[in-house]
Amino acid sequence: MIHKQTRLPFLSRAAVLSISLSVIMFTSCKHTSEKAGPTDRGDETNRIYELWEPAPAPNRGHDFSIKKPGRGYPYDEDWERWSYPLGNGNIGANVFGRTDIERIQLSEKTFANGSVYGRGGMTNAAELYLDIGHERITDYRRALNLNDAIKTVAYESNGIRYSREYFTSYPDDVMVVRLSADRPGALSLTVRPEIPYLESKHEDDTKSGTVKADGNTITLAGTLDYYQIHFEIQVKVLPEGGTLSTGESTIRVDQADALTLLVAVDTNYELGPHIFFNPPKEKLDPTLDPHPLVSRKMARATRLGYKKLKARHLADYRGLFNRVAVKLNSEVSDLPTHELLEQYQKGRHDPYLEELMFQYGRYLLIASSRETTLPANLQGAWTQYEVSPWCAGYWHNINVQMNYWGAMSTDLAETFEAYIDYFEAYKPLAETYATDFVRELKPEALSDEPGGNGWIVGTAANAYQISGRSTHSGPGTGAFTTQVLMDYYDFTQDEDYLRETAYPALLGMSKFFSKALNETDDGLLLISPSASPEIKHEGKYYITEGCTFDQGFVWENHQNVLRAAEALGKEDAFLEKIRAQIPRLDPILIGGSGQIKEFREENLYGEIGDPHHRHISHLCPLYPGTLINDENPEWMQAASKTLDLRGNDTTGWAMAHRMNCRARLHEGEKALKVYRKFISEKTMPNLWTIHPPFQIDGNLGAMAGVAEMLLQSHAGYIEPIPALPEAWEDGRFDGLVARGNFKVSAKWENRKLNGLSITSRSGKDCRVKYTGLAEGRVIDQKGRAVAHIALGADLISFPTTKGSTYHLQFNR
Ligand code: FUC
Repeated sequence: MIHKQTRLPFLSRAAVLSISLSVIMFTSCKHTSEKAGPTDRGDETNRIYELWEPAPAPNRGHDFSIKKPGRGYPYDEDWERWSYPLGNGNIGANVFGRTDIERIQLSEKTFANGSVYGRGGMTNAAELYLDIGHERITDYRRALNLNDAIKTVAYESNGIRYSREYFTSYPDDVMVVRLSADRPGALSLTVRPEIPYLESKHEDDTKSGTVKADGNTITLAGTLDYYQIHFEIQVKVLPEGGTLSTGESTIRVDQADALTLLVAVDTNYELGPHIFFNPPKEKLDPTLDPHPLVSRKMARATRLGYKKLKARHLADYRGLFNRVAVKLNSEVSDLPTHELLEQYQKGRHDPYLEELMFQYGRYLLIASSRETTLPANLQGAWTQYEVSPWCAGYWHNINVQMNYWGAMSTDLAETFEAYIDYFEAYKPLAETYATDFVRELKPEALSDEPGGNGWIVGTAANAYQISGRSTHSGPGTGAFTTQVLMDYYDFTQDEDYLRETAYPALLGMSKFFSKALNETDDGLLLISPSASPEIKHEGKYYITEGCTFDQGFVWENHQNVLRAAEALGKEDAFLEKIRAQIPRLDPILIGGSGQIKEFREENLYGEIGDPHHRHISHLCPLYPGTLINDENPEWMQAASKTLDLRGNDTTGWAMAHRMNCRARLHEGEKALKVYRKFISEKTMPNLWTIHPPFQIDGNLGAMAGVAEMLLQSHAGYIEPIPALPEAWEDGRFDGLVARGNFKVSAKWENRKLNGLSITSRSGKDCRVKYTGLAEGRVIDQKGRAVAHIALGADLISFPTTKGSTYHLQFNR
């Protein structure tokens, strides 16, 4: 856990901005029925989203015979495919819902070892087993309710109905498990936590620890050696009625009426620049004992008790989740989730699953990234492994940015604050990496002022380390990052943030770029050395000058700096210099096959690198960038051609990138086609998605893709339903966010809008594009017409007042 002292759960940057806004939503919350069988899911005005199964998740344990070459991790198929994830940004919990031996696998993002990559990686924190012993059961149902972020289990055994609830609370930073039965004295079980992988012999992964029970609490405490991480986990057992007996490392409860388990976790990790600067054994304060931190959390949670903990959890979580509702021409399905998925895989493309996946993405983002926690990593907040795939790192050549592509548009800007804090902490080291780069490659441009060479961030990073120059990805990785930093401003309009965080970040990146650009004989400025992420040619990473990925991101960053400077009223010689550089970047070239060239020296498509490579980095100027847009139809056409040539046979996250690109091209059918392929081929019954292996970026990237199909705002105006496929011909969304901090709701029939309302959260002028809009009307919330300016037949602009809602009427 980080920033312990500064935690203000209800007053995040974005929350402060949106306080006092009332937006009418068509989602409300109902409690899930705890009975087996289909739940009352309500109608379109109060849709309930659930993942559910009529059987517990299997648990065969991990298979140590499966070790992917070079990665060295065993595979736990049951964990990855069937368990349901809960999370509060800090604690991650995978719940199996078993009735014989329940398994709750716990993660926390700062538990890390050295790992095979030598870069450290999140590792399984603890296993919590409940020996229940109910072998013969009927009427079983386990469900993960996305409206409440509560997992439930219900079944009958020996004529007694048993129910459980599980949630991870952000406001109180504990996991809560509540067990009850419909007959007094029916609950008997043993609580048996374990520290996993204590036996590791790999020198980077060794750890020590003990599990000790005392009274009603079991404490797991120890040290992960590589970074000298001291950890503590407390499990408190609070039965109502019955008896409690304490063993050495277990607690037995007999004949209780109900039982609450509380779990709290902490380590001596404290985010700050020292984490990144210091050598492994000196990153953490060895004198910081997590025991009092965990005990404090536990004491507060105990005082609050189950009911208040639940109420506080619901108030916090619903406040985020309920901000956005969608209905994509769908009826709620009552099929168990694995059957819904199987039907979909067989070609019955129920849009309900497409909608459910969108809301699940929002659920997973809230669960894995909150204010004052570390950002969502490659696996979000969840790992059962000793060595996580790709170290559960923050991979900066697309993966970590993709995690946040949809955060702002789905009104979850707060979740990105975790990354902002992480960025501020690593930036000082990133500045020294930029200085190293310039000293080595452009010594004539070296500045000796602090921060004078800007900053860079390479591909590999995690909670403990970042990297400088990458061997296989050009310096565009840095502006891949600033793009999201600028998005946070564009969507929230938070000027303090722009002044203090985004502008210095963008300016630093442009400073670095202006040193890394080489002047060619014909007067162009090209990044050198330059590499389109992970493209190999003739067996080696392909290093060049001015590839589209790097040039495009220099262009985006320079433009964003200038826009930010304008908003802040700044002007100076350096801004003048980068303004002059922009026309000399020449980022987009069309090749002999009608494609956007990935490399300047390429002529026909596929001459360099794998023609079906997962990375489509040369299309970053289309998405998440803005350079390829409707004003350049030729580039749009070439981008479409490039996607056709590259194909959709690729990894999970790479499909999500293609989907977002198709949305930007207004190719709704093709966007849906790749989304369908992604759901059919890369989605597991617990709706986690895989590369393979499991990575959260696919889930979150596709969630962004759905939002991008429904609403766009990157071109300086709001465009509703820009990429609507036929299958979603009737539908609505409520509460998506557009740049300028506008909250948008839309309704359509036969793919034509018949309702559009916009709430202005910052009082900026509003531009909207939709067919024939100039002849429509803008009505404010009091029913008065608001004069608009027609900027074209389809484009209007009108002034807004902060907090007001405007309804747009069309001539149809
Ligand atoms: C990037 C991708 C890989 C993988 C890894 C974690 O390097 O190219 O496909 O997702 O990150």
